[in-house]
Amino acid sequence: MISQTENSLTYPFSLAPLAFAYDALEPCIDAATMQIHHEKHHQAYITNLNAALKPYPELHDFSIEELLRRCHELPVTIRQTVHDQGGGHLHHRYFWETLKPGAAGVKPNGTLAQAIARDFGSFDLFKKKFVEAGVKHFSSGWVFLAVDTDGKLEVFSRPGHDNVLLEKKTTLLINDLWEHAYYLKYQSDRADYLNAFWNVINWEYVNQRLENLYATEEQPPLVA
Ligand code: MN3
Repeated sequence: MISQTENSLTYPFSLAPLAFAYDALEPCIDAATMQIHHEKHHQAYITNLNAALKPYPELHDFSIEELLRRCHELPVTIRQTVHDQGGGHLHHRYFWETLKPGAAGVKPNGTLAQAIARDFGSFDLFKKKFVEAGVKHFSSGWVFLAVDTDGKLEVFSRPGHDNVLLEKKTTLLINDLWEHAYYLKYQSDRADYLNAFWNVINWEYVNQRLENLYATEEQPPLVA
């Protein structure tokens, strides 16, 4: 038996509108890709997740994070669907939230800038590591900047819609490595797509996520 511990959106899950127009991230992410990605791909994950949960009213009060974290306790018939479609919903939510038009040349500041310098050496070394992880990832998946259980930042990729909640990692920034995220504009050049990403990141929001986490959990010192 699982109990509700989080107060975020619950069943039926719905597609939140973006904070900006589909063409606002041009030329880094084109309008057609944004529209199809949001209205078709993300919506499909939500539709499929809701359909799987519909026969189980006892699960309707749970946040997506709680459902994924306790996926192994769900009815076995919907476990894989919730993992895949629910992971898709969660990852796209993170993704849209951290995008921002007109962010070319903007760098992280505050706690995030200090933590990046501490854990990667510099912002440029972090960017290099993130792009490399994204380029080297085989097939569909996501590349993450996340915080581990010791409060340190790390970069890694995961296949499909595998989430990192069970690893107790907190996602700060995420980029979509599925071909639907970039193929219309970049075709097979995933590196160009990953490098364009630096022009559309809401670093203030990413910094806020880290500061919120550090406010509630033990953190390593920012200065060695
Ligand atoms: Mn996608």
